[in-house]
Parts: sequence; C-alpha cells; structure tokens
Amino acid sequence: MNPPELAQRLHAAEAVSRDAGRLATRYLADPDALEVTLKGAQDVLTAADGAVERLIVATLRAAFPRDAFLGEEGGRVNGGGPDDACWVIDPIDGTANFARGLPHWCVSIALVVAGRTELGVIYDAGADLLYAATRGAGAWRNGERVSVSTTTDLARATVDVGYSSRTPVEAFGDLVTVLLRRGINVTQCGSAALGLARVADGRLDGYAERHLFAWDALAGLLLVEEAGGCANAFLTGDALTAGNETIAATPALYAVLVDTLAGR
Ligand code: LIP
Repeated sequence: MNPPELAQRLHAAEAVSRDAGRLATRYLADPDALEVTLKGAQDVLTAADGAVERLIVATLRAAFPRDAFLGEEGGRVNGGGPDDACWVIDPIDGTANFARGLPHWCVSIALVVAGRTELGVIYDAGADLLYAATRGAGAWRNGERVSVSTTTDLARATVDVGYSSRTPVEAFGDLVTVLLRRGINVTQCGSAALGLARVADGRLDGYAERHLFAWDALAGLLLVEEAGGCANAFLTGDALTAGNETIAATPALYAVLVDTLAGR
C-alpha cells in the first residue's frame, strides 16, 4: 500500500472513530437502549457494540470496498487474502466500563497489511482524545506528537494490567504480585486499548495482559512503538484471529515486564 492510500485510510479511520464515539455516547444517554448481556463471565456486550461496529464497517467499506474487516462482534467481512488490507475493529473496548457508565472505554481501529499493523486509531470519546499512528510517522494525540515516559525507577513506575477468563486466575495473581514486589504501582483500568494509548502518551509506563484479541491490542501496540516504546510481536502464527499476549512499555521497563510474564 502506498503512502497516499495509507493517508486516505488514516483520515477515514480518524473521522469514523469520532462518529463511532458519538454514537456510543448517545446510547449512554438512554440506558434502556443499552440491552446489556453477557457473552461469558464478566464478558459484557451491549447493543451499542454491534451498532458502533456496523457504522465503522459500513463507512470504511464504502470508502475502501476491496479491504477486508475483522471485528470483535461481526467477525470477518469481505474475506480478503493474507496480503490484502484488513481493518481490525473493537467498537467499544472497555465494554464492562461503558455498560456501567464508567469513563474508561474507547473505539479502537487498526489496519493490517500483509501481516503487519500499518495504522492505528484509538478514540477516547469521554475525554475527546484521538490517538493516531501510522508506521514510521510517529504517535499523535489530538494532532500533537506524544512519546512514552522517561521513567527508569521502578518505584516511580505504573503498569496497567488486564485480565479475562481466557487465562488462569493464578497467572493474573502472580503477575500482579511480582510487579508489586518489584515496587511497581499496578492499575487495571479495564480497557487494553486505552491502557496502551496511555503508555504511548507517557501517562503510564507499561501495559501487560496474558491474552488479548487483535482488536483489543493492535492499534495500541503500534501507538506505543511509534511513541518510542517497546512492544511484543503480537501478529505471530494465528494471532490475528486467536489472539496473543500483550506487553508494551518504555524501553527501561519492557524487559522487566517480559521477564515477569515469563516467570523469571
Ligand atoms: C476488554 C479488554 C480488557 C480485558 C478485558 C476485555 P472488551 O475488551 O480491553 O483489557 O482485560 O477482558 O477483553 O471486551 O471490553 O472489548
């Protein structure tokens, strides 16, 4: 994909993420319309998730009819071969927070081309913060360049973590215990994409979760890399559909997180 084609897609993703955030916010104004259900234990789904994803897919498909789509709620649309452009969409990341009117949720859109994330957009509608990155062109928040923190002292570091029933409770407990024992402050905001965006803009120093799906993680991982941080190679094997572990941090903290998740 050439730079002008990528630039067109970034502009479209930024615009539709704002529209998606406005649509999700309208649902919050009418709790009866939310229709909150569970896909599994603590795996919340609302009517807004589907409506927002349909808006994003319809808008981007009209603009880029040859592109493929992979959404958290709608699955694969337009098929596409391994070298085609594929949009990877989490319409509302942090759905459990969204369903209860808590602030930590966002729209997350990534574009994968030939197995590599080439652009990522995360929109924190509650705070009106639009994060965007294309590979090699830096990470941005509301049009201003951002970078990871310069934290090196673990006693000053804060790492956001996430958990889902897809991984053992004990493994999550071990992760938190080891980080706390190393003097690191641990938070769990409940949205991986937002946690990763906040690593990119320097307000957090790392993010770790033992399993995430591509739609949760890809946009945020690119933001962190483009902001001067380190991130694990998420898209190995069948990770685009099966998911993978997610580790992203400042250069000073990254090895600590890798070792902690590896039990070293
Ligand atoms: C959520 C992630 C969160 C993770 C949750 C869930 P969703 O995504 O952002 O970090 O811990 O288990 O996967 O379901 O709100 O899109």
